[in-house]
Amino acid sequence: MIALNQENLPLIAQNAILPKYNRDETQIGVVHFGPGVFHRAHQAYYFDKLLEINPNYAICEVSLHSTNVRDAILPQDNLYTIAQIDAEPKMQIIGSIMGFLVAPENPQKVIDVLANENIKFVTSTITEKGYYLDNQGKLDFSAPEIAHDLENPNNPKSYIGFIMAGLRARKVKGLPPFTIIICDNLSNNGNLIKAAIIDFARQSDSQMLDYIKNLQCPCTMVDSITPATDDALRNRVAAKIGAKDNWPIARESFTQWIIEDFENNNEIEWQKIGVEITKDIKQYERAKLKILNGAHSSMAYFGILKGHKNVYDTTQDKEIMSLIKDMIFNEIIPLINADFSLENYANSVLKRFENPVIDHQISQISWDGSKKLPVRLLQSIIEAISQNKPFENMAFAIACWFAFIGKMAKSNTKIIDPIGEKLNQIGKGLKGDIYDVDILIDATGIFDETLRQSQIFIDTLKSKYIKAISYKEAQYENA
Ligand code: CS2
Repeated sequence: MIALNQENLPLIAQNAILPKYNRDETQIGVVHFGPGVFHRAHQAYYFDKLLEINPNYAICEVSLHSTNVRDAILPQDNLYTIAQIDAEPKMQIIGSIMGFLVAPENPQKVIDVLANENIKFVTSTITEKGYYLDNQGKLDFSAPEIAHDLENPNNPKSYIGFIMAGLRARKVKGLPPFTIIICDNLSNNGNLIKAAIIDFARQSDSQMLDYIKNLQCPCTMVDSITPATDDALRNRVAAKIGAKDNWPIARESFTQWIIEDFENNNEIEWQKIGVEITKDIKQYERAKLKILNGAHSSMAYFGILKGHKNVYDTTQDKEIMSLIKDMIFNEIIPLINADFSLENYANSVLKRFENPVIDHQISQISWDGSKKLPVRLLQSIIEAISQNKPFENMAFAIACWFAFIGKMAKSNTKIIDPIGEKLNQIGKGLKGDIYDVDILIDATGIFDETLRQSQIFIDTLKSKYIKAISYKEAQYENA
């Protein structure tokens, strides 16, 4: 079978949608950190559309750690397939990636590209944990990577370290700063990262403060359900396009990207490529993180305790879905204000979860709970308690996370989380009684004073925990 690459594109033209622009005439205008599946399914797709009307925004990828994606797609001229796998599967070859750097191999090259005058945007999908924010959303100076970058400003390791080195190099060259767009599921993402960059500058190079005071860092809401790639997908894509793609991506056809209004946003024809610019990003961000992501995490932990594997299976479980619906419609929606119908939004989200052709593993969603749950559920619980509103189902979801920690630890399954090792150790000692809850509240460190002091919250969490560990799959055999 032929390989997917630039030269072979004419041979697969019958089977897939190809880039509708001349890739050789494009110029790199965006640096993106974190070329994982979500970015390649989402932003790279939007920028592929943009290149049809504006050749100045091809993407240079920067991987902060691994060489996997580069090694897979560089031999295919950075081309790859997006398989939109709804009712009528559609194969599209994406051509917007025109450069690829693996930062640890040559950090200076990354700084050089950031300081290139053609670069207007720096985007990122490095997951919640990649920004090294603490539980208050502030830059965590105790993280070894941040400490390293303060000591080694010209040889950074972290995203924040590279951003600062890139901005410093631009200042030296007399160039304006780039605009930063964070595409991770963090609440208030742009503002938090701008504050983290300013804090870093204050510690490392206060002469930068003036240069970055007008840094544009709009908040964004990104959405498209993108499962991890497996061999079944590789085979399906190969059969369909008639070429071997080392790393195709599957996603639902639904996709949404909303960006808060920012200075010079007219440099790009955002509307033409389906990206919405809004003055009120908060309502979209809150709806998405609390309804979609809040439900996703809850379904993941509850689903794992009941032995389910993917989101679709979990939607077929009446007990789980009745709890999820109660949580969304009676607990979360009353906490959000929006000028669109949140009920319609929630119904469309639930419908998307019920897509049988998307094999979205709930184990994937269960990763990084200590970073995801504060944004997705704990904030809503705090608001509900302060407004005297119900939060039982949300508390049950947190209790399921606790039971999940015990289940993983006792079956010697690695917990993927920035505090995974600690959770594994603690999980091994859990007894299966209400005192586990006190231990986990302390150990996870993600419950703020309001929650720790709320008797009603602690009592509810304890009783829900006992329910959570009563599921057969959750039982602590050696407790
Ligand atoms: C999911 C998200 O893995 C997860 O935690 O909740 O990746 C979710 O699929 C996306 O945010 C959808 O846009």
